[in-house]
Amino acid sequence: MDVRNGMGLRPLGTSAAEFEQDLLSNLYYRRGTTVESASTQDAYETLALTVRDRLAERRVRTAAAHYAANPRWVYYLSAEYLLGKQLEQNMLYSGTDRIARIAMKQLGLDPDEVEGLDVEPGLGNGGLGRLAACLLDAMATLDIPAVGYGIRYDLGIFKQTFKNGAQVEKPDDWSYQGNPWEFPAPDDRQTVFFYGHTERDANGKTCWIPGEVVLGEPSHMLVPGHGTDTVNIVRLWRARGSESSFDLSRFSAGQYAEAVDEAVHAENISKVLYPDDSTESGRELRLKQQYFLVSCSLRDIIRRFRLRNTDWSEFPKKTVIQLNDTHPTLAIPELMRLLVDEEGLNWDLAWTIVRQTFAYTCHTLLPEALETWSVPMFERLLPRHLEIIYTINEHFLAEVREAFPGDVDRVRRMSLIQEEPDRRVRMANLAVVGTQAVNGVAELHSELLASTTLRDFAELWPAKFHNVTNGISPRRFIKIANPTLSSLISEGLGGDEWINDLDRLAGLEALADDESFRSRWRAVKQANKVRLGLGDPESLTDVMIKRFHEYKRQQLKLLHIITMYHRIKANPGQAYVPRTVLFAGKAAPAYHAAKHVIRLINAVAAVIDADPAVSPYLKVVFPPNYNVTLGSLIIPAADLSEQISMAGKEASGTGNMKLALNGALTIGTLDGANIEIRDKVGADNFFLFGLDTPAATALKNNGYRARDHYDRDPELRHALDSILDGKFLGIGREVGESLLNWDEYLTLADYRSYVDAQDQVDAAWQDTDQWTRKSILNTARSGFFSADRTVRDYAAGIWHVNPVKVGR
Ligand code: F58
Repeated sequence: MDVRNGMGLRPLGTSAAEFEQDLLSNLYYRRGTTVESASTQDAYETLALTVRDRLAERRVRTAAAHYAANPRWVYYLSAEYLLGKQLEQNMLYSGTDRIARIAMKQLGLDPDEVEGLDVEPGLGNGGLGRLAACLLDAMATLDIPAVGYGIRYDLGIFKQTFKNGAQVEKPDDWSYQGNPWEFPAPDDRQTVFFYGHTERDANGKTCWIPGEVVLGEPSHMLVPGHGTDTVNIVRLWRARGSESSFDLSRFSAGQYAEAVDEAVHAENISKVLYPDDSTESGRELRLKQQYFLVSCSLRDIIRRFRLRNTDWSEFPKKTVIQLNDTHPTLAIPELMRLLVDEEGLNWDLAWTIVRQTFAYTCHTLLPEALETWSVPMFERLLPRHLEIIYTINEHFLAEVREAFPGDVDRVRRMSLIQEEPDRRVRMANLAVVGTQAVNGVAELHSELLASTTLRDFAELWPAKFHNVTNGISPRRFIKIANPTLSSLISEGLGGDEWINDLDRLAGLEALADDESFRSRWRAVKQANKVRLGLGDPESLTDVMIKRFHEYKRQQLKLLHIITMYHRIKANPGQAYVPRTVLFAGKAAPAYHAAKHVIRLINAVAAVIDADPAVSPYLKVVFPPNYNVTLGSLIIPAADLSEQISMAGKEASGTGNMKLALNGALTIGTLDGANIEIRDKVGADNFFLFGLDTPAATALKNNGYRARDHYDRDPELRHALDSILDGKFLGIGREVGESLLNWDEYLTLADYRSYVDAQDQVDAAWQDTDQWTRKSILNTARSGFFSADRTVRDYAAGIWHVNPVKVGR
């Protein structure tokens, strides 16, 4: 039944004229103005609302269908979501992109100008946050009942600017104009407790007497599926002071700061994404954020469960909670607390329910990235949760002792509490112990998790460990980001079904040998380079776009650039393949080594630019503030995708998939999902270099000396010397010294192999037809990397959920 009609509402029209009427009406009733006096911001907000209304109607039907089905739900808990801009996506999904533009023009509005005001909510750092957004998109597209839970940070990831080539961070007040995509739901607000102490009553029941009360106010954004009526939601929590947090008597006494102190303190919880954790108070704030997210979300999940169910033993049948890394792991002791302390279930039943409910995705291999919290801080903030963790640990370690009698060292390693050098709670251990499934995000990563990082656990529970290779939204990263290529593909395949069935791209293989298709393919790439507007569109566009981290080895790319520079300087008369090398990415504000690399890149770019002998062949560009929006412009323009991490360090990578899907060829190591990309696209269409994981591990274990490579390789020595001698505006000595004296990530060991592979890139580029063929084959064979496939893998292997179709 059409819910609108059932409610006596007028159906929303699908013609441009009706859309125009709705625009006018929203402008009048929602913004209180008319088209004559509307500002561009008025026009933008109105457009957003008019598009949103179409999705809201689907949302109502989705909620009704889900309620009727009482299905098993996926609840995705993530401290981060990099959703990207919403307008273009929502116009596409609601089928209003064409009529909206016509209607705006009819009203004398400039669609590009109006749409230009859409803002990207930067509620994440990088790959992990974007993955969460891609998975939500795919779940909705596959009609899986799902809710994403997160935090509505006031300030998202910092805005990156450069001052004298150095990264400077500015706050990102992304919603200062409001956010038209958000539905506030103050009725569903939750109360969250912190600090205090625990007490036992006469019956031995434990009770937590909290010391601070904070409110969590939710709002949600719509997560529409593509080509279906399903509209799921992502619910984001914002912290508010409780009613008593404002001290009226102090205010009246003129103590204004003191009067709002408590409220400000509470609201700081959702103030910024990833507060600096170099101080004790910063670390406590992060732990507070994590508990805030978990506490609000679990209460909401239980509220939803109770709408249709009463029996707690049904809970895991109706609920699967996916933990996106360890940040929401406190959900495990929190659900224990709710079940045992508040619902009165016995421990064993509660533990069975908890374990069946949760699943955990790990996104790292770096041991230093596995979260731990100091026990004293944890105890102060969450006294009851620490007790629960101790009890879980007791039971768990008994199981370990039984499975591995006498293995004291193993017990020490697996304990949820690290004892030396200081006492800390190990969140990854807790996440493994409290869940029914643990997965890595690419084949190699999942293997390495089981054989190294989480080996003890995989030996105890081998069946718990899974792989689910990451994927990306084809809607976001090709259909929307690359409209011209999408049209060409649809033409080539005779339809656009491939957007929701990415394996169909295989049909392009036959066209790789078609001369006219190849030339159109090239023309699209060319036009995308013009659209990007950085560097000569004729040149090989070589891109490295990702967070700055030493293991990702932007330094290696830089050494190659310097080597090219030296070669051109030494032989100015020769013909070189012109390249535009594009870097984009942010470094964590306190990550000094990564910031030195950024500064050096900008210095090298300036030196090359100023050198007329080199600049015709080589240009380095570094647009600031990499985000989903900028990525969507760069990716379609790329010829070469740099995936050059030290083998065994990059969990998966997802930029690698986006670039291959858009026809870039990869130069990469055997790391993360690069391996699967190479397997799919074919070794001939991929430039492989460097040590593999066993070789890299062996080299490190046998006493790696970076200096040996420097001594042996004159080109490398020249490159490194030029940095050390300050040839690039005197910048970057720290980078050079760190590589020469330490080189944690084996950059110098892979230098020669990398430079040789880049020479092969140059040679391949000169055969234009062959290059284009390879480019088409990269796209044709990237179907596997659709997030739809990823979600199907989760659904079949971990979640055991079924789609629910939304009726008309
Ligand atoms: C990334 N992790 C992995 N973490 O590095 C990447 O290989 C993988 O493809 C991606 O997850 C998706 O699985 C990542 O982005 C973070 O951003 C952390 C967030 C919390 C603070 C520390 C960084």
